Amino acid sequence: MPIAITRAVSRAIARCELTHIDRVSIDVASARAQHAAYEAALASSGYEIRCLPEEADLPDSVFVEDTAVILPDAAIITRPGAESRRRETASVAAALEGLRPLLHVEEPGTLDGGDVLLLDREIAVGRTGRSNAEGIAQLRRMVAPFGFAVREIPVAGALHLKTAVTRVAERVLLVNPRWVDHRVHFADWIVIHVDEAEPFAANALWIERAGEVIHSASFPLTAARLSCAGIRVHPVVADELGKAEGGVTCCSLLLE
Ligand code: CIR
Repeated sequence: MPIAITRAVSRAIARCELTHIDRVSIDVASARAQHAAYEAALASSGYEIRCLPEEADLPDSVFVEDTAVILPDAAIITRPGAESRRRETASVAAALEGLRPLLHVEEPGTLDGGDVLLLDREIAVGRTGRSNAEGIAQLRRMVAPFGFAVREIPVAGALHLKTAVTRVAERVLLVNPRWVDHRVHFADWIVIHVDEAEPFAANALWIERAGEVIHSASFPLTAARLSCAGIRVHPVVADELGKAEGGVTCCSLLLE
């Protein structure tokens, strides 16, 4: 059975890292309820949910995506770019033990999983404030034996590559063109633009096995564009963790 690793929302989420949005108060109970609905969406797609216990002093620890990169035959434990997030990786590595052979990004490399977009045998990696040249070079060396090529993508104005672009179908990407130049970097893909009024809507979680994408209900105009393109959207209410600069890809690690 495929597995989704998640982690309970920390009671310290109000102290999360913020880069591109202003701090507003976050309701922990509401964030937890929305997180449970997100887990239910994954469960309805066939995933066994393995929810790690709350980390009361790690504010951003619900965003497990940033701590690992899952490949079919290995998992890479990252070294997150934000110092406050480095202690999140040990428990994720423990959860992945036995599921995949583990490899590790080492100092001075930094890499956030939110910057890593798997595209068949190619991995697009955002060069951002979180993922540095050394981290990307280490990733390139680690994945080469598994047949993956790494391509570095400059990202301007967004926290992570996957804030700006995600895959929503076999040959289709959802993109905010202000943050990533898809004509240069993803020229051979079909591209759907987010609605201009919804800059954060490019973060969608493609569930290939279910033939749908999980997408935040905060972005109905972009969801309508996806539907028009024949892509089935599974909306989840996710605005509370959105206040912590997190999207729908950030809250899980999926193992097929
Ligand atoms: C952070 O700044 O690290 C968190 N507040 C948000 C991380 C979101 N993760 C992601 O997009 N993969």
